[in-house]
Amino acid sequence: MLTESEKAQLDQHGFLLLESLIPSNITEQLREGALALAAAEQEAGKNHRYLANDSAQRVWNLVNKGEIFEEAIQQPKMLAAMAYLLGVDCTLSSFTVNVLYPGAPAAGLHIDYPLSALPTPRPSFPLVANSVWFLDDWTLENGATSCVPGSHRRLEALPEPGVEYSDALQICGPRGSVLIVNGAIWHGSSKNITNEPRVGLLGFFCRSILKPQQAQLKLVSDAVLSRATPTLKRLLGLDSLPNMNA
Ligand SMILES: O=C(O)CCC(=O)C(=O)O
Repeated sequence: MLTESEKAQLDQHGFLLLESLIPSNITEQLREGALALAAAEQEAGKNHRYLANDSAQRVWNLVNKGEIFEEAIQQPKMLAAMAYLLGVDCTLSSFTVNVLYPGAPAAGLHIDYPLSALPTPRPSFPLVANSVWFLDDWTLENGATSCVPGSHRRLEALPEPGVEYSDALQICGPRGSVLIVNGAIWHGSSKNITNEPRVGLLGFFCRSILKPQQAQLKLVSDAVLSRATPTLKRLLGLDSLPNMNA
C-alpha cells in the first residue's frame, strides 16, 4: 500500500510524512482521549513526566486505555509503512501519548531503543520504527519533530547531546498527519515556545525477533485480548511466541 515514491523516501531519507492521513473527527477524539488520560494520570499521581520542569508527559500502554487507541494502532497505511520497514510480522513495541507542554525544551536528537545499546556498526536494515501522530498542527514553534535526513546510514556514529546539527529539519504538517521514522535516524522533539500543548501519539514497532519496549501481553486486559482482531493479536506478539500452541 506504499507507493514506490513513498518507499524511496523511507530508503533515502529514513522518514516519510503521511500528510492528513487521519480524518479530523478521529484526530479530535484521539486528542481529547490523550489529554484526558494525561490529566487522569496526573490526578492519580502516577504520571510519567520528563524534560526540564517536567514539561513533557508520556502515557504508556494505550492499547489498554481505550478502544479508539486499539483501532488507531491498526491504521492500514501506517501499518503498511511498518511492514515495509520491519517485515509483515512486525510487533508493537509501545504505544504512548507524548505531550509537550508550553516551555518544553528540545528533547535532543537520538536513535530509538534498543539501537543505541547495540555494538557498531549497527545493522544497515531497519530494526525499529516509530509513527508520530500529529494530534495538533506540528509547527516550527510548538516542537515539530526534528529529523536528520539520511542519518540511518551512519552506522557507527551517534548524535552528541546538546549539539545542534545544521542538517536537522523540523517536519511540520497539519493535525491528522502521521510521520513514519526509521528508528535509526537521528530525531527528536523540538522546543515548544507556544502557550499551547503539542499533543501526539507514538506508535513504536519492532521486528518480531526483538523484545518489545513494553510487555504487551502482560499489560493488556482479557477484555482487549478477547475482542482483538487478528491484526491486533499479531501486533501484541501472540504470533511471535514460538511453540506456544504445541
Ligand atoms: O514526539 C516527537 O516529536 C518525537 C518523539 C521521539 O523522538 C521518540 O519518542 O523517540
